[in-house]
Amino acid sequence: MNQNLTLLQSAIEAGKRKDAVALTRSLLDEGMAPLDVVEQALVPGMSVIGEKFKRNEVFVPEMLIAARAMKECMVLLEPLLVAAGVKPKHTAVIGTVQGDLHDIGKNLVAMMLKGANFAVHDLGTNVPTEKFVEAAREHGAELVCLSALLTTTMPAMREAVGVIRAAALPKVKILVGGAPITQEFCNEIGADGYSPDAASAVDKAKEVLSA
Ligand code: B1M
Repeated sequence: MNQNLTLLQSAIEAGKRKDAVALTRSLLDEGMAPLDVVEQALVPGMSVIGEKFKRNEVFVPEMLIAARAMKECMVLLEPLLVAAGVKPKHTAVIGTVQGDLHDIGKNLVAMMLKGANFAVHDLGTNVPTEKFVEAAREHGAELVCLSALLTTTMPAMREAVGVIRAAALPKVKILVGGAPITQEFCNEIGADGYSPDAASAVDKAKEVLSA
């Protein structure tokens, strides 16, 4: 294994963005394919940090700085990936449901999905239900991710699931999460998957997409 790949993975895990960007540059200068840099260093780095987050070994700030380091490397890599015709494995639309302005958890989920090579279209907060349908259609998304942080916006999540189901989007799977959301609520409203945190959202996304 190229030592710079190992160092890049460690830099991502530690959130050392300057080192991560410099190592990404070196790897590209050495002639490494951009997709190999993503798959052999960035994705494993984010996956390690996600697993540590699940075990409460690191917390939100560490996740954010790791994601920021990855994002800066992606600025270098993305144009090369696009030029090489490399497409992300899956496309997702994400947003916080109508009436709800909380976005820190939703942003973490979006970052982890990007870290797992998903194309993510972030609709922001207070997203009207129809917007999820429009965006899923526009981007050909296979996954719609709904976040809610308030008990008072859980009905908006229920409504969003109903409207997405009623739209002619047979391939779309729906993932839900947020502090007041539970597996029971997910089952009750007919979503495809629930996850309690951003790291397991990636596992759940892969699971529902392969079902
Ligand atoms: Co608000 N707020 N807030 N707030 N706020 C809570 C949620 C609250 C629990 C605080 C409290 O009373 N103890 C409470 C809700 C109570 C309830 O509904 N039962 C509350 C309230 C009441 C309110 C207001 C109504 C207050 C008021 O104005 N009277 C108001 C509502 C505004 C609105 O949305 N319309 C309000 C406003 C705000 C701020 C704007 C000030 C700010 C939000 C800033 C922002 O997001 N940009 C804010 C904040 C910061 C909080 C707390 C303190 C922190 C939330 C947070 O970011 N947590 C929160 C109390 C708390 O949680 N301790 C609180 C960190 C984040 C990483 O966790 O978002 O849970 P979380 O995300 C996790 C998981 O839930 C999961 O993964 C994430 C990472 O592991 N997850 C998903 C989230 N989405 C997912 C989607 C998935 C999968 C997993 O799949 C799609």
